[in-house]
Amino acid sequence: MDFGTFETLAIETSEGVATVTINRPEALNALSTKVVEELARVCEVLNQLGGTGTAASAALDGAWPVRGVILTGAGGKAFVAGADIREMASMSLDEGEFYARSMHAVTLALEAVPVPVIACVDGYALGGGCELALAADFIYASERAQFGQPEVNLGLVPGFGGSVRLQQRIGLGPARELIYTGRRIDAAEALRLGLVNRVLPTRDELLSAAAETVREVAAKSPTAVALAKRSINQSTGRPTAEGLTIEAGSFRAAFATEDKREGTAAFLEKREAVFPGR
Ligand code: DAK
Repeated sequence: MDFGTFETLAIETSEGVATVTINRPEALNALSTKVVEELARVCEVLNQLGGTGTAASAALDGAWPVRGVILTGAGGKAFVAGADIREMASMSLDEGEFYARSMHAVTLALEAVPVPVIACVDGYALGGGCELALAADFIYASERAQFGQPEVNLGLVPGFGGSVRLQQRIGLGPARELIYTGRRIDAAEALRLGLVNRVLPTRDELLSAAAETVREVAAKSPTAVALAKRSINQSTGRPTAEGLTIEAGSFRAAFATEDKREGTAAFLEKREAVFPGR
């Protein structure tokens, strides 16, 4: 996939894993408007996976050069230390609104990427950094990871989706407590709360574990994974009956794929499935 060139991101693709690294270690990878703009461009490319229809329709056409995305931060000290406070301090109201809307669009676009996105947090994931990680399918952390929504320290509230996605991920009580206190929690506490799926001792082990998970998913039908992701995303927060309607739509779409024909035939013929990804 051609992602183009970037000032604030480093992108590397290897064996179906795209690793997107936010690369502003001098500012602890804070989300400047440039970072947000570049993340939007990356998401636009990633949302072309699966062909013209992507996961939004049944017209998946088998183009899956990337089977999973690792999102991480450079420098070993932070995933992302939040919105860029320096830049934000001098923003006008209009610029602030544009900034917030751009970041909302990035989190929605990241959620829509039709392959798994794993946020690998090594160091601080604070404020907008924690909110960016929450837009990933799941979070893996190194032992030195620290999470928090410290906006109340700045007279702010979470502005990039934290008041919505944190409660979805860890439940209302713990989310309220983290947001009202601005408290920072370590990796072990984040694991206990269900904010992160796994904790690994070092950065290398963190990235290897995430790549291994992508490889595990890559052995499955990409259309099925994309449609499952769509079901989960679209039904989050909805009443059960509405969620089931969404699920039925994904199920129907899966029925129309060659992957479904191959998967069921392989089972009956007692062989490994080779999914065409359509
Ligand atoms: N923005 C800009 N620069 C940052 C930064 C940030 N968020 N965090 C750190 N830096 C910079 C520091 O200024 C410092 O730069 P120099 O002084 O060297 O030039 C450098 O990174 C290293 O930081 P420290 O010297 O502070 O490093 P320490 O190890 O001592 O401390 C720390 C690490 C993560 C505890 C500390 O840096 C820290 O507290 N950082 C700020 C964390 C934070 O409060 N993040 C912001 C959360 S609020 C909006 C919607 C949403 C938002 C904003 C607007 N709209 C609707 C408009 C989101 C807001 C947030 O994310």
